[in-house]
Amino acid sequence: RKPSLAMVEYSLLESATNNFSESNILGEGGFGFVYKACFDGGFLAAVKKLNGGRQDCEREFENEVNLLGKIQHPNIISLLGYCLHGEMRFLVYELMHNGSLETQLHGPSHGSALTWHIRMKIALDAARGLEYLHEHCNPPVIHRDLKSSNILLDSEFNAKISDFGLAVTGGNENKGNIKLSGTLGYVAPEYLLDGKLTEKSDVYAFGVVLLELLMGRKPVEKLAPSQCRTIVTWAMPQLTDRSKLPNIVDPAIKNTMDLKHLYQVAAVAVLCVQPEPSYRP
Ligand code: ACK
Repeated sequence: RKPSLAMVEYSLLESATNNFSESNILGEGGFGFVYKACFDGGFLAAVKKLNGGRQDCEREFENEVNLLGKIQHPNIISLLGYCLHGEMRFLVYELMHNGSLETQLHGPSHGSALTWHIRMKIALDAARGLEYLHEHCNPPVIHRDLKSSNILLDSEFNAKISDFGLAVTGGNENKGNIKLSGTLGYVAPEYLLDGKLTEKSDVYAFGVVLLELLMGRKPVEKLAPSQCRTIVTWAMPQLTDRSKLPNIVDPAIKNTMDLKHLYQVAAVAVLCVQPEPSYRP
């Protein structure tokens, strides 16, 4: 059982981050900055400062506290505490020394630290985290924004899924009653085209992450819905025959997720990133 979340005093955050100094900034996301914090006794953490006043800031904050605050799993980032100060909202997480998978893959080091063994392990870790959200949370949690920048790596390159600001419990088998959100390039075609949201939307995004890991390429961001429809229409009949699919997924991963869906999303994602011909299913 997860220990209860700590409500952290603003003054403690100020001193742990050197008054939110620039030198403590770990990175920036759409929500605001993330700072490295050193608390009394040398305990290190990461503090996310949400841009206050934004319409969706409060929802993001509540989502993280209410959903992530109850989850404890080795492949899901640990939320340790939170702080409210006027309009400002802060979330305190375990520190992930190697930052995001996106920075590792596409940043200055171009993935040089990521051996094939590590990449496979990252894929497996992310699959385990996702499986936990979908199969073991009650009700199931759909992350809705899985992408390489939301997969964080600790000092030993263990991967953990982060950023639950857009997560929802339960999907919508019928179209359209949840606002379309996520990141283009990772959004599942049926969600983008018809607004149908299920756990499989996350599995599609996971397929795109697999391709980033395998090919070191960023997903195509500006895939127009019409292109998307063409690709999916072309791909789906072929996907029923597994022998035509690329043999790119570690056997260990096959056992942790629904293989049929995993292969389907990976194969559609292969098409979406327009890879080398040899990878085409
Ligand atoms: O790739 P990065 O260095 O790792 O840049 C992003 C940035 O903040 C925006 O998400 C970094 N970041 C986010 N959460 C954490 C964390 N818990 N530990 C370390 N870095 C983090 C992320």
